Amino acid sequence: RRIALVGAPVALGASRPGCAMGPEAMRIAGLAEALAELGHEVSDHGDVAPMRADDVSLEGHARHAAHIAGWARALDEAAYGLLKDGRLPIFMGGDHALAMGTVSGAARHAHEQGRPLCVLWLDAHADFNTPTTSESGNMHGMPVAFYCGEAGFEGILPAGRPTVAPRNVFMVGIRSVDARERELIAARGVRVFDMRAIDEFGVAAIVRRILAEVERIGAMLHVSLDVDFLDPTIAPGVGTAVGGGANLREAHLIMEMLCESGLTSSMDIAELNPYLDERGRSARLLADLAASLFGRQVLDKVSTLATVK
Ligand code: DIR
Ligand code: MN
Ligand code: MN
Ligand code: MN
Repeated sequence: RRIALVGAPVALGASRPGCAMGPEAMRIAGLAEALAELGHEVSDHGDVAPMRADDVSLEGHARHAAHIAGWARALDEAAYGLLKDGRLPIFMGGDHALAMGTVSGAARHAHEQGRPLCVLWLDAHADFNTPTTSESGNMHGMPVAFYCGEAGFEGILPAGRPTVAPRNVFMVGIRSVDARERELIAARGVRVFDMRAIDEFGVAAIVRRILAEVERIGAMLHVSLDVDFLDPTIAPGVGTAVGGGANLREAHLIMEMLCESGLTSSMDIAELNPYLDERGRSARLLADLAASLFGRQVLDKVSTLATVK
């Protein structure tokens, strides 16, 4: 596949500084090399720069709204343009506010193809706050509400842009949701598989079901991986760590199943904070996970029970 790496050093969506260094850490961790080794055509498009959006001012509590809107506009264009050009973009964040742009651009492209867009949201958090519901005002807690078309974000992107149907958003790994956020995701019908569901059913059953639905409706699939989806013991380089996250094998299995499905059309790697990381450990893990998603496997054949003698 033609993979395009894009740096999205968004930092003001989160309250702890450091995410701006994420793209460089992913480059140093060897993401491009790992993907090229798997036979993909990989190009690094450098870092996107935010556009100006001085016209934006939102009601309620949304810190750095105009600055984040500038990022949303620039990343919407980048995602849309690269997908239209037949590439598979991987956005290296940058805090998760970057998904306001990347998912919107992917939704615009899918819409032009006459296909729905599904989003696999791998995160400890639901990120479904709006400027009205947010307790922190941090916009990295809002991207899903934004691209699902919730009110309160007017003017960030031109009116009339395609949004993502909340039922086509599949959240996996969730374990920290604010009270008003919880009401919203239930009311909108977002499909949530929390950590309890992972414990009870296992990631394989959950991911199989999600991928079957993506396939059934003929959708494109954007995968958005927040570092805090992973347990902080394996990925400490993140500002909003929550204990009890996905372990190493669960995370790899999800990537391997995504790979086999061939459904992924774009991806974010968000919230990596190298300042909080332990000597690049989280960045290397993320590069390994991306490699699993794009073809790295233990054996050259996927093991099925029938082949295990
Ligand atoms: C919290 C934390 N729900 C908020 N959110 C995120 O600030 O809205 N932390 N995304 O990483
Ligand atoms: Mn997030
Ligand atoms: Mn998170
Ligand atoms: Mn976060």
